Amino acid sequence: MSQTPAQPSAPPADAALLISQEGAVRTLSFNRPAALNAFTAQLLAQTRAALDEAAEDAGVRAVVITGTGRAFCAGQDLSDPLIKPEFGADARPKDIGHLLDNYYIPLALRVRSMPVPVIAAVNGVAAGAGANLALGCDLVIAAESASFIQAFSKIGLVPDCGGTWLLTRLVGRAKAMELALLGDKLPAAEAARLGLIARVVPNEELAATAQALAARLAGMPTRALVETRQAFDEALSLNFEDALKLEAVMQSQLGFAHDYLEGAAAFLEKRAPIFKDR
Ligand code: LHQ
Repeated sequence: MSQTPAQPSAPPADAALLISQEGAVRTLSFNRPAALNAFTAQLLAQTRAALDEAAEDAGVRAVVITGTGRAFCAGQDLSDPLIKPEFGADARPKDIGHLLDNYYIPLALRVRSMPVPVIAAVNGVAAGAGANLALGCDLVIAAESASFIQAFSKIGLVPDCGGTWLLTRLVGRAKAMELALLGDKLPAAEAARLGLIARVVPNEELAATAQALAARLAGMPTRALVETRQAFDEALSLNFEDALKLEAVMQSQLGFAHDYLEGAAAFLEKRAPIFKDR
């Protein structure tokens, strides 16, 4: 916690992605409210670059991703020329897989490999890839009026941005299939009840709750938090014994790190710990 955070490069107020910093918490806000913050290739690239920047900045110890206006993100902007369907005799089919390869996959992997915890503060509707980007974050909290829509089936696509992997693991196959096949709007309270997200808060408390949670995580042993994410992800494909062994390897390495020595010493000395690993 000793590093002074660098100020993030300041985008103009009408930029598609707003970036701000409070203490050690970096906040990224999707900002295309007229299009419900739908992803253009530019917004996807900016989000990934902003996450890269946060990852490299030792003064950042937690990231919050949210949206401006009444939506979190309506998924892919279907009017983006890169994918907008063309009609007529001269129309050439577009390979929308390129967008996944070049933008969505790197972004989803970037979120999941951040060296600090990432909180999604879902302020409104989260549809398609917007929903699944949120679900890939480490903590997902939502405003009461928010909702989640697996909109893909309605336009003839499969869940992407990790949706197939995340949904089946978060809520099990039966619910995952219902959500993906029907594409119905899932209110935030129901998403929390199903275990799809961590918690729901009153609309007016979302931003403050997200910032408070992020600040709390920022004061914790970052490496241990990030390795917990990694251990949970790996445990999904390990047998029990191999999971035990992975825990032991991680614990062994963390045991030599400053934050464990500090955490244990502070406990024994009955004082507050000061964590600094990242
Ligand atoms: C939008 C969008 C939008 C453009 C609202 N695009 N303008 C990956 C790779 C390649 C290809 C395809 O996809 C993917 C991944 C995906 O994410 S696929 C899924 C794409 N997303 C959707 O299909 C969701 C489309 N949106 C909706 O179904 C509705 O807008 C929802 C349910 C999110 C919200 O409904 P309402 O609250 O009724 O709002 P609205 O529909 O009236 O939208 C407000 C405005 O936002 C409107 O523009 P306008 O100029 O008429 O006010 C919409 O056109 C625009 N908008 N989503 N994805």
